[in-house]
Amino acid sequence: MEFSEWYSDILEKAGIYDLRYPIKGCGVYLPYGFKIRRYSFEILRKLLDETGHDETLFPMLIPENLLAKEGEHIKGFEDEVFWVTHGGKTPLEVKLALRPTSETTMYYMMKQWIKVHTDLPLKLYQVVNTFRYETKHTRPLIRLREIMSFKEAHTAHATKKECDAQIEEALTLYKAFFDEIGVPYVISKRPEWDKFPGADYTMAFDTIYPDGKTMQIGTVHNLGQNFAKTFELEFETPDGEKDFVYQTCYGISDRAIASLISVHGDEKGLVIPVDVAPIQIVLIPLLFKGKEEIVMDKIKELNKTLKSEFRVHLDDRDIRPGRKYNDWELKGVPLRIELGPRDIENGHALIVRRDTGEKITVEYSNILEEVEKIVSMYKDNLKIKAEEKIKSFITAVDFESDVNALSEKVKAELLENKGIILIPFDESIYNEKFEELIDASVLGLTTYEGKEYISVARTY
Ligand code: 5CA
Repeated sequence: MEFSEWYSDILEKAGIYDLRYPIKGCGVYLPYGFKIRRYSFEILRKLLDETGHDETLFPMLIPENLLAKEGEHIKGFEDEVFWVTHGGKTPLEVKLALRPTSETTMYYMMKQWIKVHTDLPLKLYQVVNTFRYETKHTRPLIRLREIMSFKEAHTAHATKKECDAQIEEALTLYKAFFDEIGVPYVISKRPEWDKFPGADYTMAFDTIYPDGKTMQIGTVHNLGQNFAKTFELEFETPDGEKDFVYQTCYGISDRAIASLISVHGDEKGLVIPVDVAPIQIVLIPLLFKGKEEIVMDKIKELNKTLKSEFRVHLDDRDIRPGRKYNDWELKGVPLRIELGPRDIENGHALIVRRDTGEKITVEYSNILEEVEKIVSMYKDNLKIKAEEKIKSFITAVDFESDVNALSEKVKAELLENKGIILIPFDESIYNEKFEELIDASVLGLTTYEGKEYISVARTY
């Protein structure tokens, strides 16, 4: 099955997301999908909170004059903005934009709050819906017109040095997040022509989907003093001078969810990383006539023991065990524990791993420890597998001074190996024209295994 078909199929069958809402690019998180989202964003929130970011909530509406204040920014977004033009039947005096992102909203307010250097650094974030009138092909959780889980962080600093350090902190934080959800990535400094509108420069995380195309899963922008000058974010330095703040912003969206689904899944369905799995362990009683009570009593006891540490579900539906296995494999539950009368007699239980299909018989008496061990192996395995997959999609080529020969070589590699092609850095090809020649995108400058490359790929 082709990846994109697999992907739409699994969203529906596993109960992640329903795209039948009658607006293009807008859909509904179903309960199971919503839980994956919740656990994933909990990890992100924790990482942000631990590094001194404060969660806030700003309005969704932006008056036109505010959105248009920063020239480059509005130019970058003007084709993507949804406008509110009426209140009931009355045309509004000032059109209101549905936020495509919140620089203008937040920086207008920061002006009210930042007066002296002791007000800095200011590190805020919010997880909100944002709206972008995407004209490229929309895809569930990947290219949305209503981005439902837009985590945007915005920071302001007294010095350039602190601002640069914040970029490093943001990169470290995002690395930790993607590591925890087992989504491998390559980090690139985006080329000038592809940076965030209004930024000095943009650092981006890209992952590679099973079809070999890359997906931008997060971005970190150094805004320098660009917005600060427009929004007059001036403060008094320790020497009593005036200066503008230095700013950063960084964002992650529903694409993180789309990616953890895409990277780990297989022909049986989802394979969910333990930490974000709505159900981490499913218990399946194997009932035989006359032994139902013994099995149910024991499995309820097991349920109680495991619940102290894991999200457990006891599947006591009156259907055949084989159907239950299929259902939970499709939903990607990391571990399944089967318990029948014979297991009880022998003091055993059978654990089946979703990632490898491996069946492990464990002693019932120390099952919690056994499960912990298996969970830890499961986590490691998912990370290793994901790393291996992305590596197999990265190819380095030698440089050729003839640009046509080089582009032919890159095109051939893109066709054969797909994924990311790394070209030793050379100024002569670092431009938009080269993109046309290879009929693919330049991701940017990428440091890979200690060397500097220009990375190119077919992107989503
Ligand atoms: N204000 C900055 C930082 S929060 C900003 O808006 N950056 S962004 O435009 O690069 O968006 C942040 C991330 O959101 C992107 O890296 C991408 O992963 C995700 N994203 C962007 N557009 C969409 C979309 N239409 N649907 C889903 N995710 C999106």
